[in-house]
Amino acid sequence: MGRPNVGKSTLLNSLVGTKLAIVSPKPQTTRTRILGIKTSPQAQIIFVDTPGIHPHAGSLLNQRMVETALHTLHDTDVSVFLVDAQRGVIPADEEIAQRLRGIRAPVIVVVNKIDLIARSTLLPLLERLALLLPEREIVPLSARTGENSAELLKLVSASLPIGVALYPGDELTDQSERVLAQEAVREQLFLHTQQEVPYTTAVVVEEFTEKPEKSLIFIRAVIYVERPSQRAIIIGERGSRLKQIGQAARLQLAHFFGCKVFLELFVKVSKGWTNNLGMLKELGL
Ligand SMILES: Nc1nc2c(ncn2[C@@H]2O[C@H](COP(=O)(O)OP(=O)(O)OP(=O)(O)O)[C@@H](O)[C@H]2O)c(=O)[nH]1
Ligand SMILES: [Mg+2]
Repeated sequence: MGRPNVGKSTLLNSLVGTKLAIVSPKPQTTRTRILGIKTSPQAQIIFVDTPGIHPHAGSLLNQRMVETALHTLHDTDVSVFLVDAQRGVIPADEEIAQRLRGIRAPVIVVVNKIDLIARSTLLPLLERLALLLPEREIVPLSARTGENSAELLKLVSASLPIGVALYPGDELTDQSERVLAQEAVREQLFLHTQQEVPYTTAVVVEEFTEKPEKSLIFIRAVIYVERPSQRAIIIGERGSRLKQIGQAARLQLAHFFGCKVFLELFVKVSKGWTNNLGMLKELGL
């Protein structure tokens, strides 16, 4: 866990070795908790990616995302707290650290994105974190390059309780294929639109049909936005943006599922859905 944009989802993907959680340069990309399961002969580690925790959650959607993350805090055997090496420790990190001080389970502090900083700036950051969370292990690493992530795996494994595996050895996530498709579209919305637009979008997969005879998956999804102006932005001039979004998502999904994917996208307006509890629940948020 950690603030938005510190690289939690990137780390989950890198540790499990498969892209399971969507990633974008914008904060608040992840909206739900996402399992990434890593099974080795020694251990089964169930990583839980969470939405970023931040103090000023505006919409009901945002508040629920932060609640989801905070609930997870009491639900795991080990907590891994990420900070962004380039941004350093900011007040929002300190607030999370404060919460973590009360946790009885082991907490490992990860300083992520060390590929972006000079080694000389790392030491003061490590000292600062040692004061903030005394007697916790601190692991500097890069989720992007994988540098030093083996050290984190070692520490996590050592902290796990002895028990039976909870998932079959070949299972990688708890997300359904529909959810993976929905998230692939949402990732492209985050990458192709700016300012408030990505935050007003939700994706629902209405049809997901495997056609084995053609080794093809047919997916029909609806993109919800809050206002007609946002709908126009997503569609773009003569449908150009929606086409780009669909193409990129389709390629990702074809790669993930290992077959051809036919992806049909529609954009609909659902007024004020980010503050509508009924709609949020329908969307699983
Ligand atoms: N250079 C560098 N960039 C990274 C690293 N880890 C993550 N990033 C980038 O940081 C940005 C945010 O990454 P995410 O994994 O989406 O961050 P997150 O913490 O899951 O964010 P939320 O889901 O919004 O809470 C993306 O642009 C990533 O590519 C890293 O180790 N090095
Ligand atoms: Mg994320």
